[in-house]
Amino acid sequence: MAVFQKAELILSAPSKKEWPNSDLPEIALAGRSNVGKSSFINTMTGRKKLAYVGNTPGKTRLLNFYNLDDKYMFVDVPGYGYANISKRQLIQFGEMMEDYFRERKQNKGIVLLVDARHQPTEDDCLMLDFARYYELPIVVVATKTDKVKRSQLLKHMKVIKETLQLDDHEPLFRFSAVEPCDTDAIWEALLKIFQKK
Ligand SMILES: Nc1nc2c(ncn2[C@@H]2O[C@H](COP(=O)(O)OP(=O)(O)O)[C@@H](O)[C@H]2O)c(=O)[nH]1
Ligand SMILES: [Mg+2]
Repeated sequence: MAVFQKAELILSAPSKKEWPNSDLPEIALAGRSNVGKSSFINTMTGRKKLAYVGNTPGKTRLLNFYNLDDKYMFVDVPGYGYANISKRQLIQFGEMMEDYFRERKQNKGIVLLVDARHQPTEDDCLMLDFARYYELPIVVVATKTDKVKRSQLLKHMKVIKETLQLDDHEPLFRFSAVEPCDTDAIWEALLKIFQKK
């Protein structure tokens, strides 16, 4: 576990005008709403309430910037994939992500979170292709592994890997916010991205 003296939400940006002026390297965290992004941020930073955990689908249409020890930035991307999204919201989301991936020089890579219980959706594949298009380093995290039977987990991981067509440069990790898991291995992969020249 990485121990940070400081981990704080510095800004929630509705559009690129509001992005923070910063030279810290950033990793974007993306996934379907409710996949466990906030819980991932809290566990990985050793904070209980840094990111808000709960059922508020559609409420956050903002990029949330989290400063970690003035060294790194996590950028929490709004969860996608809930049913009653309007066409306009969908377009806004696409534009926001395109702005971010295309223009944000501080961005070094992306973590895609998928639910370990389910086959990744078309939205997940689209998000991944988006990141591949911009040639971003990618880390995939399968969340909520505590909800999958031990005997089934390997099979689920295989389905995720195959559905997303992950290659050797796109590592897939298991993660649970409620039981011990190998956060060190995930941090190692993240630091490699953060520290890439
Ligand atoms: N069992 C279990 N529940 C989780 C885990 N991670 C998140 N949750 C629950 O899933 C729901 C959504 O989590 P949240 O972190 O807010 O997801 P977000 O919408 O992607 O930010 C909450 O009820 C969490 O308590 C996990 O690893 N295991
Ligand atoms: Mg969240």
